[in-house]
Amino acid sequence: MGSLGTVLKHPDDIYPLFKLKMAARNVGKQIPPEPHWGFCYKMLHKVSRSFSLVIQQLGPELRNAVCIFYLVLRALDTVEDDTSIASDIKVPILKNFHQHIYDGDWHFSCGTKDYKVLMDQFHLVSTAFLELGRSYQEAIEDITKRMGAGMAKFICKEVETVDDYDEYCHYVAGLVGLGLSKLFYASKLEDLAPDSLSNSMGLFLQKTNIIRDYLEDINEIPKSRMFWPRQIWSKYVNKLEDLKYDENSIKAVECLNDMITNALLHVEDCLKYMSALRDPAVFRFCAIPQIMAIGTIALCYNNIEVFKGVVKMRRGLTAKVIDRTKSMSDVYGAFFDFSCLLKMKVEKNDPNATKTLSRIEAIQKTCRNSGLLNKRSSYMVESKPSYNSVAIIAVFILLSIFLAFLSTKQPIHSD
Ligand code: IN0
Repeated sequence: MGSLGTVLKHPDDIYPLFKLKMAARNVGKQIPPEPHWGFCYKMLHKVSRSFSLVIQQLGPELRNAVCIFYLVLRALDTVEDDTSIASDIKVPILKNFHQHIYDGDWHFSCGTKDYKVLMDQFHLVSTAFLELGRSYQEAIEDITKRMGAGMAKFICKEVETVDDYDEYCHYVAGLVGLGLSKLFYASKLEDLAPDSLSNSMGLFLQKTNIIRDYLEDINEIPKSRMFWPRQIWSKYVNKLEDLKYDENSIKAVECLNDMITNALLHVEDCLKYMSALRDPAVFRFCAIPQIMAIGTIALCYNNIEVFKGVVKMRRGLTAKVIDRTKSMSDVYGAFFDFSCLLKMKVEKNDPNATKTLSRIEAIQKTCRNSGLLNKRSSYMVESKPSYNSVAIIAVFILLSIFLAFLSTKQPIHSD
């Protein structure tokens, strides 16, 4: 459906979308004057539009540390992802990356588009990194070192077992959770979270990405890199790419549901991690991506479209999540609603139906037991267009007709 059609079907998306647009415009105007910080914030905005808005809402000290952490990780990722670099060149770069961030003269050109610019101008990220407080630098260095070594290990290793899958996700995302928890602690805004909970926060996000991005990853040129573990997909097909062919659609969806059931294992840890946060900005920063992930999971479950194209939450729903996530009651509410949607999609004849349903039940029980479920407004239930929204649409239409009328009117010449 086109974007106008989508908006007409969900008129209560209009106000959050408008607010998001305004917030993005304001962020664009607040780029710091120093060239290195200006580059970092412009780059952050380019590589992650909506997420950069949430980073901008953190206090200045923590915001700078998270911005640099994010860009360093994106640079490491660019090296890992570039299939044109030979392994014997790539492995030492990944392993030594934690040293390169201290070296303003270090440079390695790779990646494409915005990522190429990030790599070519990496000295500006280094300059900004060197201005961070020592405890922030140490946290970023430690995680970059461990992540680079983990990525190097998986350059020549396939993801065979579910343990390999958890290990790979730990390196590329669980460690991000450990690093962020260290940065929050260094800012004195939060207590230090247990590593296992921080790890689960990253694993839930990364597993959601890996599930959602099946087609994009398998179709990658020149060579696909896949992270779905053989231990799971081999129950359904002989080769991972067989999942995308129409004749295997039943097996493909069963395999997808198996992968989703695996990802649901991390949800309770994530809820526990978020419930311990105290600072409102840190809380929103953590909670928004998690709600987006459970929403994406609910959308992908039992959905053959994952093997045919991109399955993403509509922009208006993303805008609503960003607008409405303020407290733990919003998080429990969103997790409860999206797991209801998930539950409705489980079919009895799915080979993992019992396991999936029991994981959904456990999540819903945690949400109910919080005692916070009634203190929120649900954005899942499709509300009928309210008078307010209808009025907004009517004004839009009238305004468009008026503007169209003005632009077609001939100028009056007085001779
Ligand atoms: C992230 C995470 C992230 C945010 C908050 C708390 C976290 C705790 C543990 C681990 C990761 C945490 O969030 C981003 C979200 C993001 O980038 N979203 C994209 C949308 C999308 O579809 O990709 C956007 O453009 O808005 C995230 O996905 N990752 C990430 C990377 C670095 C940092 Cl500092 C925080 C990537 C990943 C691999 C999941 C960890």
